[in-house]
Amino acid sequence: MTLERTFVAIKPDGVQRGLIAEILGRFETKGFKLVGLKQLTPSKELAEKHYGVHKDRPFFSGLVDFITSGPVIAMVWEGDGVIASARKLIGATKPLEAEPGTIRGDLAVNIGRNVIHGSDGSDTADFEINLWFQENELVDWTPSDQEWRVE
Ligand code: DAT
Ligand code: MG
Repeated sequence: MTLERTFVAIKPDGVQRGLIAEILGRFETKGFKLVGLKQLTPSKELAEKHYGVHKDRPFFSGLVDFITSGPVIAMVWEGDGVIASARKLIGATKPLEAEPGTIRGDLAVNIGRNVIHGSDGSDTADFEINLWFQENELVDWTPSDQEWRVE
């Protein structure tokens, strides 16, 4: 068992479209543990750091403008294999290529409005959790069904 944490964010389109409960619920009903949750409109500085790996891509400035355009729901989810599993729940970057049953496959059509972000590996998960959250904003707790959540 590898207990992991990953960073997930509902982007401004997900918030504006009233999809917070729908999206958050996919992770909760899957059985992962919510250890961090807040709403904020990201600063340009935060957005540029978060998407720094894409800074030379043609879509970078539009991406930063979009992600800073309104409130985002920032979350940290914990669980066995949660980093890869969250990416599966989220689906492919291009929503038209994302499988039905995934969040993007069910809820989005446009790559620039694909409703959700999730860390793509353990290094990015650590980087993004530390970028978006202070240590004292993360809550350690033991779900009453903890023993059912692990192999
Ligand atoms: P993901 O969000 O699946 O990790 P990514 O890291 O490749 O995808 O890109 C980050 C975000 O940038 C993505 O969710 C949407 C946007 N994006 C990626 N490629 C794009 C493109 N070709 N045109 C417009 N936006 C794009
Ligand atoms: Mg990415």
